[in-house]
Amino acid sequence: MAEGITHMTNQPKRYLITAALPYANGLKHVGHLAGAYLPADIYVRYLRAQRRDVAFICGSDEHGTAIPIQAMKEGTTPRAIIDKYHGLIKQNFADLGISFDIYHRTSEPIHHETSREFFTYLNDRGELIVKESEQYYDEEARTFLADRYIVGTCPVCGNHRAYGDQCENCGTSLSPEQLIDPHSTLSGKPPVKKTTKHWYLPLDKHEDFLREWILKEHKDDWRASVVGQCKSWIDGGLQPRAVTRDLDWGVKVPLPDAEGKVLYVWFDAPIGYISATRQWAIDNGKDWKPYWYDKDTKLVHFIGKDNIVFHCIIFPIMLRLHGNILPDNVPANEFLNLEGDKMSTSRSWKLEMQDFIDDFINKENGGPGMADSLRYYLTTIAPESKDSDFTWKGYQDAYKSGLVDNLGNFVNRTFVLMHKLCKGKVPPLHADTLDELDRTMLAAVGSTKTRVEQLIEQYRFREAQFEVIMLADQANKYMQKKEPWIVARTLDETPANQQLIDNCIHVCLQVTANLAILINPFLPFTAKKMLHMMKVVEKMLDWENAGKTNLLSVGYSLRPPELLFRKLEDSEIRAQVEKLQAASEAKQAASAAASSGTGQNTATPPTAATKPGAATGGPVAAAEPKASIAYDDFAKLDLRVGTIVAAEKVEKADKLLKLGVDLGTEVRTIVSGIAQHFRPEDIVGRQVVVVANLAPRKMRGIESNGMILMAEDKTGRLHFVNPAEPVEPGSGVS
Ligand code: B3M
Ligand code: ZN
Repeated sequence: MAEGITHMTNQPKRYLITAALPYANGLKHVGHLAGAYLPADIYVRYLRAQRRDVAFICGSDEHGTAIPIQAMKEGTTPRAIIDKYHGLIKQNFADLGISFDIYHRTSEPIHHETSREFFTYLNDRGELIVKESEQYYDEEARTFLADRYIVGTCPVCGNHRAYGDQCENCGTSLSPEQLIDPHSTLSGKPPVKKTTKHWYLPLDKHEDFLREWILKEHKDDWRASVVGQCKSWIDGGLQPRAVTRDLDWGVKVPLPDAEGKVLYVWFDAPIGYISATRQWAIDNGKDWKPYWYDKDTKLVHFIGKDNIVFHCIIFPIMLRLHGNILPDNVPANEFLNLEGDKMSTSRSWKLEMQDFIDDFINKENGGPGMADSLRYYLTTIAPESKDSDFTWKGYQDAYKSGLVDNLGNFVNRTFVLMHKLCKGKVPPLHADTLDELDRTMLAAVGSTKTRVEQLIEQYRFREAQFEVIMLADQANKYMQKKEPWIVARTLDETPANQQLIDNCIHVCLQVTANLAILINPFLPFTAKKMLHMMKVVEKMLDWENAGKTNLLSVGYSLRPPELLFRKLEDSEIRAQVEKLQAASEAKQAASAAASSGTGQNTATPPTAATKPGAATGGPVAAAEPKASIAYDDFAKLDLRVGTIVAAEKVEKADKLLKLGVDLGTEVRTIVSGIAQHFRPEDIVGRQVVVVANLAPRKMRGIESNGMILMAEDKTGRLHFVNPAEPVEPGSGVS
């Protein structure tokens, strides 16, 4: 673990930390929070506690088709939508303690100006190409169908509501041409093709740079999943990517021959990090330029995994061409499920930040401490290396065991005993009577600090927080062994035993002060409350104080204890589970009703049930029945769930993909005939069912060790067979 040490001695001059700019088209759920904002906030709070120069940048992404579509749904204007959701989301983050230095907006003039300057800079230097091509067009709405204006079936997962630029179900990045059965979101009609002109960023020209920078320089310090996704993209063949759109909502393309065109939202949104930095600098009398141009700035983008390609491939190419620094790391998180199922706005299977705030924070007996309870749980289940699952039971258990019974209990006992046995003051430490237990406890503080530091610097927040809680756990056990309340009973006979009590309470108080410092990045509201109880100023939370065991002076009188965490009732948890079920059932009933009616709202993307032909369906060609077999024959199969961790085309074989499949104990090489159905870059991370004991077979010189099970639909299209919710790789199937 030498990395932590080198980081510490080799500090960058300043930090620029960004968290993905949420679309201001609706409320965001706790999966978003866990994916980008909370880990970024932990990291930033840690840096600030170290008094480092840091700017924490975020804001609303207010362009793209998502905004006017929401405006149609709500029967209002795009402007009204962004104003509404910008305000709400910004407040949600504040309520949950996400401490941005600026929460900006891409609708601001400074952003439009910064984006146009960026585009012009690249275009003037010949870094963009102009091409005419045929694109989908809605004759009724008289508009080209960019991005979310077109929906269809995802060629990868079969989701019927995939957008023209991305499938939100499986995260695959798409182009409108890939959609099966495309439809206009505006009129509900199938589109026609029409010629139009656009500006493209030729990603293919930058392949060498990307290979060198990501696959060599960062292959060890970036998360494996991030490098893996980038590798698949690069290996899959980079293509020129359009950076303009035929739309009227967005940043106008700053060229005379680009009437009616705006910058693609994914071109201007990341530039939003720069314009926000500029605004922040203006507001704070700083110079923004070093943050984006000086190599001694460490730039880190916190995002969810669906944004990897934009932050690791496209934006870095733009930054490099524009002479800016590149990100030092992009610690992308996987997804957070809810009660075993994918979060989904359309199915109302979600927990929005707003819901949690209404039910737990803005309530009597709520308060900001409850914000920490959510932060705590989300960090314990942080999807850092694989998708994870939010469950209300898990929240309740984590809250109770980690916060109430552990951290809260220790601090509370310490304060109660200090008031009872030490007159409410910090007792002295008596060197002569200090024993091994006391010494070990004091030493643990320093070693915990070192480990937490190393873990945070490696973006391993889940383990880092665990270390802090384990320190509280150790402290509880220490106190339990020392039993100062029992020692107190001997004082009449042996007054000198007060020394033993003093030592124990002194140690516990110094540990408490350290716990406040160490937990502060994770649970800032709790740390504040602890400061208040200890009657010390915020400066004590400086990271350099962690590990010190003289933070509270002897004789200093402290406030009476306050409960750090309130009791959570079973009924509150039950109510949440019921609320989730009810909302989802209501939504299902509503969409069933909508699909059987006639008056359809064309602004709503058609669902599977509303699509023409879906209800009647064609004859489904069922697979040929086969002769029955004995159970023993079936039992010979070793079926396992695996996760695809690598995928590439097999040279000179247009049907074959070479896959690396994680089976828990090993990564298997399997050659599969699915190349005409899936692009390699789209399937990394997917779970599949593998016949694990099939005899090895050589295909095109590659030894294949197993077979992937696939379902074939009536059109001949293949679909993965996988568990309804993610399971550990290697899990058996029977
Ligand atoms: N608004 C997509 C999202 O919210 C997009 C991120 C922009 S980051 C520059 O996931
Ligand atoms: Zn999909």
